[in-house]
Amino acid sequence: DRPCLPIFQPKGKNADIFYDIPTNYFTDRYRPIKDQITVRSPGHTLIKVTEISAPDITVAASLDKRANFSLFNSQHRECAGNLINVFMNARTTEDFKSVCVYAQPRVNPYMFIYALTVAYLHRSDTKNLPLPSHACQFPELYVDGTVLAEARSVGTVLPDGFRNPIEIPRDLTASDLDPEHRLAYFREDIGINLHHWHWHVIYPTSGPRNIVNKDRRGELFYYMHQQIIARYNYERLSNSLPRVGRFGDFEDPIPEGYFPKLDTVLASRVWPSRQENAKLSNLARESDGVFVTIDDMKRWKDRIYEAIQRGSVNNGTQLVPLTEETGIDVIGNIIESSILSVNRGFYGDFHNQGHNMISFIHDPDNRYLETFGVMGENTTAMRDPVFYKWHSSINEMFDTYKQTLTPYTVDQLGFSGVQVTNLEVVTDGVNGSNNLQTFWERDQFDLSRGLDFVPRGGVFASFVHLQHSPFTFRITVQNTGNARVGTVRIFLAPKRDERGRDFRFREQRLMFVELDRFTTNLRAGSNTISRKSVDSSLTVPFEQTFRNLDSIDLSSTSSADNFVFCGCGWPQHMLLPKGTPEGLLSDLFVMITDNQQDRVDNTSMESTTGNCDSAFSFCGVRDRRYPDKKAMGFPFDRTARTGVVTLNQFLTPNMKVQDIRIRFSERTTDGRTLQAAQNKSKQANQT
Ligand code: CUO
Repeated sequence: DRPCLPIFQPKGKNADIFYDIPTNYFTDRYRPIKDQITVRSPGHTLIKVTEISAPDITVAASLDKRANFSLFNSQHRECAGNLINVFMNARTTEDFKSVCVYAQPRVNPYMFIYALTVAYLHRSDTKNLPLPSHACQFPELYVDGTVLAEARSVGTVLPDGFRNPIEIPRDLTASDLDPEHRLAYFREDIGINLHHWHWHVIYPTSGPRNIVNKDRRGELFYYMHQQIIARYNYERLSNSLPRVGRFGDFEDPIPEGYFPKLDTVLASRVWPSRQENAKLSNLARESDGVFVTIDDMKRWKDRIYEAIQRGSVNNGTQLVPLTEETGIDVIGNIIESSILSVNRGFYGDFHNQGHNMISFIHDPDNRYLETFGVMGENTTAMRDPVFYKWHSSINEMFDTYKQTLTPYTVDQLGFSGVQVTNLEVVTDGVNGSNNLQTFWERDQFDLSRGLDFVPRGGVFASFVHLQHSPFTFRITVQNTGNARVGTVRIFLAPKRDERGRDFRFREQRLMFVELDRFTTNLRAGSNTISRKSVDSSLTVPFEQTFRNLDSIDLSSTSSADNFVFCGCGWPQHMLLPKGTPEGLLSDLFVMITDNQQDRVDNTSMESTTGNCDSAFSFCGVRDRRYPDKKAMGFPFDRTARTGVVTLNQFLTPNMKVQDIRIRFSERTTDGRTLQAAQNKSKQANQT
């Protein structure tokens, strides 16, 4: 049984599955006409829903059903918390189904799906079950409003089989007059935004404590977002743009404008935009319960920096030292902030309220009755150029803390008796080694499940995204000791800055993006390690992001038969930065450390549960501790020991650097979902 799936996924293969809803579960408005509105179709399946006493969802139901839902809003978080608690506390799967059927017509749909997803991912009876993609449920949060309008019209007028995919234009939100628009393919990538949404569902800032309190969640907040900034800067250098600038003071105008062109379906409006050079002001929005002043922000920031510099945090009664092991985690929970913050009253809600301030910049006191802009929601925030400025300044706080730590010594970096003698990368279809290849790929996904009234069958959106040719790392290692286990860490960074000068270590360490992390058995003597890009510990397979040609089949128990949105991870198609047509010169870095010292009991870096794993680098391992004892971002999280100016000077024998090039080609190829769709229609034509 998959409780609530017909609600998650009302179309496609499940379109004939209905709930037999107890009369008392209908809202007052619909109860008298229950029989008229109950859908019947030949061959339908009716699933009985047991009537249990109605759960108390008063708080959850207090959120306007047509409101845009935001996890940065504390009132909304409280409403969602109520619903999550109700879902989590349902004792049996049957009860879970009942409360979910009861709650659905009574609460805000965005919040409902969010709470249901959190419950699904955390309840022991549902956590291994597949979920439909958020992008299929709420396509309006991921694609242009005009595409959806067209999809509705195509879906209504044309029968299945006659519908051509609707193209999502490349120049969707701006023209090339805006230099920032060069990065739109990254900021508006569906897979990247899905990842960000998913990450925040797994690591919520509030809700039941046992859900929030995951191993090293504050540190992971730091690391995952630090890596997003490093990746964004890499993309900027690939597009002849300088690294992202500082956010500046709260009084400074924000140079970047953003016009999202997304619809808010519930309120029949478009998402608010931001003019260039808009300025922040104090927020006083009675109806959303959002009150925060620029002075609050400055005060919180000063207190956080003070704690960082002093090396201890004020928990309300005393100063608690930040330790090497957990300091970054404590700081992460403070800055974000989450309910795990040691003192939210004192350190405030800095990062979340920054999102709010920016997202309400156009209507800080609600005089125009406008909702928040894209920065106000995890699903959409990464579309806006200012996201990267805001998170760069957040990252600067974290890095200031990291700079207070003693640099790693040669001993701490080394692995006695282990020497990496060669490193190369071989790309499928490319002659010679050490050349990575990127290009555009055309794919499609089904919008129909997020549209309320289209007939059955798919309505596809066709879109272009960055892609790379699969590649393999080859690493040669000499081991003069006994057989042992090593942890392999692979990173990539641009070699030169925006002015074409070789990076110094001081700056380059912040540019390194993680590509992979895994364990390897080292024999005594010479070893050759071969590792494929598709196995990266950072990414989930392309299919996991986009396979949605068929909806979830309730009759099948295999997740392979279903479109599953089950593993959290960076999308595989965005593993590499775009590079340049000439080939962006980069440093590929590998390091092997002693797994004896990295190992964490009861968890592993290798996937364990088949094809629905999270990619651990950014997302951890479900129900387990983070499987690597080292600080996240090791060895680049700290400044280097005295005397190290360049990357080469930083190296110990268990590390190796290789010059490589990332070559971008303008060609556009057909992606896998598109090929699958074409094969399918070919088959259909033949039968
Ligand atoms: Cu993920 Cu600010 O935390 O967006």
